Amino acid sequence: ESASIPAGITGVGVEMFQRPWTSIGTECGSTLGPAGFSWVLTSPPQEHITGTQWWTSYQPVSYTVDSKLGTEQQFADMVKACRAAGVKVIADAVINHMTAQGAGTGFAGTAFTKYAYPGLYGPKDFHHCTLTPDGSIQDYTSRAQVQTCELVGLADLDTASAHVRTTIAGYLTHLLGLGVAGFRIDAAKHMAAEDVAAIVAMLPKGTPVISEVIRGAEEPIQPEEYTRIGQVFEFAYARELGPQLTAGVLMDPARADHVPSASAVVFVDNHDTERGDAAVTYRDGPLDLMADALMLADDYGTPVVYSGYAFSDPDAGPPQDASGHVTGWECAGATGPKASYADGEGVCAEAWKSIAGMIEWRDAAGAAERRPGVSKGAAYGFERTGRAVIAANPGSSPATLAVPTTLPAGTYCDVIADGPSMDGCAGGATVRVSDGAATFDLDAGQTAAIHLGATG
Ligand code: ARE
Ligand code: CA
Repeated sequence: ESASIPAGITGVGVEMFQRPWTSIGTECGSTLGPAGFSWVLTSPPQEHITGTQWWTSYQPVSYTVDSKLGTEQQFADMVKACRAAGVKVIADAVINHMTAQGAGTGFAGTAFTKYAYPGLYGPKDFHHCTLTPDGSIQDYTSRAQVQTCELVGLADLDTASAHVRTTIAGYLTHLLGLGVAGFRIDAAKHMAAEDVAAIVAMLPKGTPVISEVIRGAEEPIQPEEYTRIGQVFEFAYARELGPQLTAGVLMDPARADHVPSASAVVFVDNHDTERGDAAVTYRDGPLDLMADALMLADDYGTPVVYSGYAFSDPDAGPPQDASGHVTGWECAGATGPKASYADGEGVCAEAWKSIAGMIEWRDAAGAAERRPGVSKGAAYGFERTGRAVIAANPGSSPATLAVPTTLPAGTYCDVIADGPSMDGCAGGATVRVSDGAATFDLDAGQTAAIHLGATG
C-alpha cells in the first residue's frame, strides 16, 4: 500500500562520483539545472583517511566536513548553487563504520587509531565481532556476521547504542543544516534495519534516505526490510537490463524480485558495479547511452544516471593536487559518449545532450502507461501511451522498426540525436509517425526517441 511507503526523492538524479564541491556547484548552474536533473548524489563529505585511492572517502576519521572534495564552506556553497538551479543534493552517509586503517592522521588533521576517534567514539562504541577469526565478515548468509562483523576490516559501529545513534544523527543533522535534501545510506545492509530506522527517526520527518542494500541471492538480509525507512537502490534492475544490451536481445521487463516502484532507485551502474559486475559501463559507449535512455524511458523507479571517470586501475582515485585535493574536471564541452577515454578523464554523462533529451522525454511521458514493446531483429521499441516512443538497436546491423503509437501523425524530433527539442528539431534528426506507427531507421548501436510536442 502506498500509504506505508515513506516519501522519497523523485525526478532524475545523477551520481557525480568523486567530484569536488566547486565542480558540482558550477555544473548545477551550467549543466544539471538546465538539463532538468532534480538531484545529485555526491561522494561522502566527511574527513577520511589520506591516500590516492578513491575509496579513502569510505573510511571516516571524523564528521568534520573537510575532505579531498572540499571544505565545509565549499560544500555549503555547492548546495546553495544547486538549490538555486533547482537541484537537490543527496549526500553519501558512511555511518556503519569508521576506518580499517590502524592508525594515522585524517585528511583534515585528526589523529586517530582504529576504534578511537577523538570527540566521537571510543572502543566501547564498536562491535568487536568474535564470530570469525579476524572479526571480518566472511559469510553473507549469516545475518549476525553481516551486521556486527567488519566489512572488509572497517571498524564496525555499534549502531544499537544510544551514543552511536545520536552521534550519527548529529552528523546528518549538521549536513541538513548545510542544506542537503537527504542521504544515501552507505552499507545499510550492514546495520540492522531497526538501527537505521532509529537514526532516521531523529531527522525531520520526510527526509529522503536511499539505503544501499545490495540484493544478494540466498542472503537473509534483503532490501525489502529497509523500505519502511525510505527508498532502496534496486540492484536487480541493472542486472536485468544490462545483460539484454550486451546480448543484443531487448525484452519487456519481467521485474521479478524488485521492490515496488515507489521504493526503488535504479541505475545502469554505480561506482562499485562499474568496477565489478555491471554489464554496461562507460566503456561501452553507445550501449551505455542506450541503457541510460531505456532506464529514463521506463515507468519504474527513480533513475540515477552515473557519471564517474575512466580508469584502468580499479583503486585509482581521480587526479589530485599535491595537497591531496581532487582537482576535478569540467563537462561543459561533452556532448556524448567518447570512443575512448584517458585514465582519470571525466565521462561527463550529465552533459550528454541525449540525456537532457531523455529527461525532456520522461517529463513528456509523465504517468502514461508503458505499452508492451515490439521487436524486429535486434531492434526493440515501446510507447508510453500517446505521449512518447523510444526505439533501440543493440544489434550489429542496421534495422527498421515500426512501433505502434497513438501519437498524432507528423515529423518528430529525435531527442537522442539532437537533445531537448521543444523549440523544434535543432539538429534535423527526425522520425515519421503515420498510420498509427512510428518508423525508426536505426544503425547498429543506435537509440532514437520522440515525444509529444516536439515536432519539426
Ligand atoms: C578498501 C580496499 C580493501 C581493504 C579495505 C580496508 O579495497 O581491499 O580491505 O579498504 O583497508 C569502498 C570500496 C572498498 C574499500 C572500502 C573502504 O569499495 O574496496 O575497501 O571503500 O575504503 C558489500 C557491501 C556494500 C559495499 C560493497 C563494496 O554490502 O555495502 O561491499 N558498498 C559500499 C560502497 C563502497 C564502499 C563501502 C560500502 C564501504 O558503495 O564503495 O567500499 O563504505 C555481494 C553482497 C554485497 C557485497 C558484495 C561485495 O554482492 O551481496 O552485499 O557488497 O558482495 O562484497
Ligand atoms: Ca555493522
